[in-house]
Amino acid sequence: TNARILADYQPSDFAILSTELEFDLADQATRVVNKMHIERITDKAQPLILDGEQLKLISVQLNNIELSESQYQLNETSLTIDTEAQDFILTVITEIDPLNNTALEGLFKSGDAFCTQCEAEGFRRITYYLDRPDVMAKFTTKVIADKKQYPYLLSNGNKIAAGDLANGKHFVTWQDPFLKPCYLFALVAGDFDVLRSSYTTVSGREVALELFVDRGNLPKAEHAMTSLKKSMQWDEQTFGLEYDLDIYMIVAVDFFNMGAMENKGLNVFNSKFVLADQSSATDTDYFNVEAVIAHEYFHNWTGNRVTCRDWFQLSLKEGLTVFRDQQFSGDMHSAAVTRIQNVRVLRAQQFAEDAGPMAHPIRPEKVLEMNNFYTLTVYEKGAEVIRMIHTLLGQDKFRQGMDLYFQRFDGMAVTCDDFVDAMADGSGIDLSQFKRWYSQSGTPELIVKESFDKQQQLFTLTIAQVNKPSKQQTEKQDLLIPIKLELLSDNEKTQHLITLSDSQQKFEFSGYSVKPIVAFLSGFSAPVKVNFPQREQELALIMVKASDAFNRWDAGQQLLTRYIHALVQDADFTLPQDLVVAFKQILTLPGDAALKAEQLTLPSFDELVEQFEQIDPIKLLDALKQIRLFLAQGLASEFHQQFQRLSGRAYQNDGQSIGERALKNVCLAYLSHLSDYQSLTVNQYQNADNMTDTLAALHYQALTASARFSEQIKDFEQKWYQTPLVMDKCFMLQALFADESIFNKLAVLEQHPLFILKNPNRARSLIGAFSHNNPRYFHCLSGRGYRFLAKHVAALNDINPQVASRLITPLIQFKKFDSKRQAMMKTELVNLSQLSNLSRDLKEKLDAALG
Ligand code: B3K
Ligand code: ZN
Repeated sequence: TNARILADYQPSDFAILSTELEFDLADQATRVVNKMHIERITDKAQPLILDGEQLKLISVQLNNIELSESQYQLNETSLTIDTEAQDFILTVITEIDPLNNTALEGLFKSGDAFCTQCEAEGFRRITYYLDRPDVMAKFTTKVIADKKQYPYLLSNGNKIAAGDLANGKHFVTWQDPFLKPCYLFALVAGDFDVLRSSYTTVSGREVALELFVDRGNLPKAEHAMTSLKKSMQWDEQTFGLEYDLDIYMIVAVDFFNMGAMENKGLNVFNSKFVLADQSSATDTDYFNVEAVIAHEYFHNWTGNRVTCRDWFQLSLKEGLTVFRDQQFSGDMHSAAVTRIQNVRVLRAQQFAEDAGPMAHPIRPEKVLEMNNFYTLTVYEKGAEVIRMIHTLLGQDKFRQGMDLYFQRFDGMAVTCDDFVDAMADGSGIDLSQFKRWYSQSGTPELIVKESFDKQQQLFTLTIAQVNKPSKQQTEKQDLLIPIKLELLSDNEKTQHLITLSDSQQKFEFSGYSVKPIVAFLSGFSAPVKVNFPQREQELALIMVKASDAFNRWDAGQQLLTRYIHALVQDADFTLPQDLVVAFKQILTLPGDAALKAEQLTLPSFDELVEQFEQIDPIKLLDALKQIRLFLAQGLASEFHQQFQRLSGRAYQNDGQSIGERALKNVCLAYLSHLSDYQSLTVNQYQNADNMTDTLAALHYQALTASARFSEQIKDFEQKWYQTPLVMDKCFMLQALFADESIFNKLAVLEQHPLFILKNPNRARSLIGAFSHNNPRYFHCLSGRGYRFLAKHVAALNDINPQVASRLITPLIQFKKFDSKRQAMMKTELVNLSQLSNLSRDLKEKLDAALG
């Protein structure tokens, strides 16, 4: 269990030219025959060391001759063959136990179906192999299983043979014409309903599209299919990228560790990101299904055709693909609102990661368990880094860079440096200093000062960057930071793009007779914190005047944040009526409803925590409560008016209606805190014709610990008992109930017959929801919240280390909280570190947190 280090990378001594697999599927004893054509590609006389974990080795043959036990060495993680052969066929037969594979890595069962998850290093749980992304082979896969139980047998590429076998079995053989690393291998066997369609690519090739869902779910698959076609078209139009096989398959399964997986030609999805209909899915669910379908589709080029040399390069495909899916979502919906929502996630969660014990650069340098690095940093900050390149190059040159990237590296496994070099060469823009973003962790802070010389009519911005040293990186370098801004004066607005490359720089703007007002960091042009003490009247003006919607929204958030800080300092601080006036304007002036909803939403608890060195969480929650109540009371009749105006409309699924639903529910959220309006959530629950409104009503009841909650959630549960994805919402809502009784409720819910810890969606819906989204009780001074989380993390350590390791996040970020809470959180972590059988996943995080 030694950590691996980026600087130690060595190319493989062997290539695998082709891999022929044969699976004879059985619940507890699946037999895998793996026939590899291997070629030595160095002159070193190295032995061949294949990766393998939790495998039962049946036999090894070299050029069809069975090896005796003295001719190979076997240990827990590898199979070593001492051979000097240059070019040979190695056939390895293993047996595996998919039924008891609760880690959901490798080949496992999701309900009645077999499926696989191989990224990052799951293939080694299927057979012995060179399990690294720079070893790319041509795969042929024969799948054998009982015909009745498993009518569909799927793998990557094209179907080349099929037929019946003895004993009620049948087989299908697939061949993938593209070279691929084994992490992109997939196999699925099961009985499904299939939604079929087709797409004609820009060059006129017809692609069969097939979506496999559990029987009965066909009507819920339409949205995913539509999203897939939109994605295919968008990538052709935006990047000139066409799909390359004759078939594209997506399978939805209920047991899955993450969102989805981009296996070549055969994506496997968490059903949460496939299934959607009016009555069971919220507007957010619809949005996310489309975004994840797009993300996995876009991987076909950014990830599959050009893949990663090693896992340290993960952001090569993930940062870039997240950027692409964000751009796609922005084009399909409101670009401004999409951007704001992305920034919220970054500020709330990525900033926290970058400030915590697991902080790492988007290209990590040291990894113990690779699954721990599928992070907000690699994904979301990685996407911000790509976005900065997009900003620095501009749309056209960005495209030129991308074109060169594919020209140079199609079919290859490459590095982040290779990518940036292609972007620089393709555009002619120097990105050498910019590369530091790949190697430096932490959130930079910009300190901005302004000065104005009336006589010279000169306005000057002085901007400094602070890159605070961290435990992992004691010395940090200056970054190249693109800063978009707008100068607002009485008669004009001018937009600028400046780049900060030194630790401090002055930027001068001439020709101003009056000091302009700065709308800073338009579009959130860099993933940084900004320290710029603008006056409140200036922020209020930016809120209405800035051209950039992000700037308008952000100015409002900054104002609110200031008052929240003031309330944390002094609970008797008097909030100004101006705030009510500003909010009233947003609410009543014409404008995009979805954007208004964002503007009227307070910064989240998580976003706020990131602005403090250390904070008593309850003080912060009380401040938030105060300002929420202040706005609710000050604007009660306006909120109510808007709420009524937007209520009682029949459900529609277009952008306008979605925005109006969001605005209506923000109004309801405020009103739910006022005793005069208690009936509104109750009525909305009773009358709703869609899941967005139903969920909002129950959500606000939970957050206000409404007396009607238990009765309505019971009704909800009865109605949806048979629908697992909605039962996730049911668990989640109950986990948010904001009063002392939550601990008793949790104790009951853990025993609920549908609460299955082995199912990652269920685990997240109860344990994740409570510890992330019920901060008042998670941080309860009794320590019960911390204990609840730790207990389940301990149980999951044995069942599913990946899920355990994700759920532990709020506990390892203890440094942000007061010393009393820190001590309690650390106690839980120390206890966890003493678990027998501590997984690599948890060990890495506990060592970082406690070290
Ligand atoms: N590439 C996968 C993530 C794999 C996670 C492995 N623990 C999904 C995605 O990012 O598209
Ligand atoms: Zn991805």
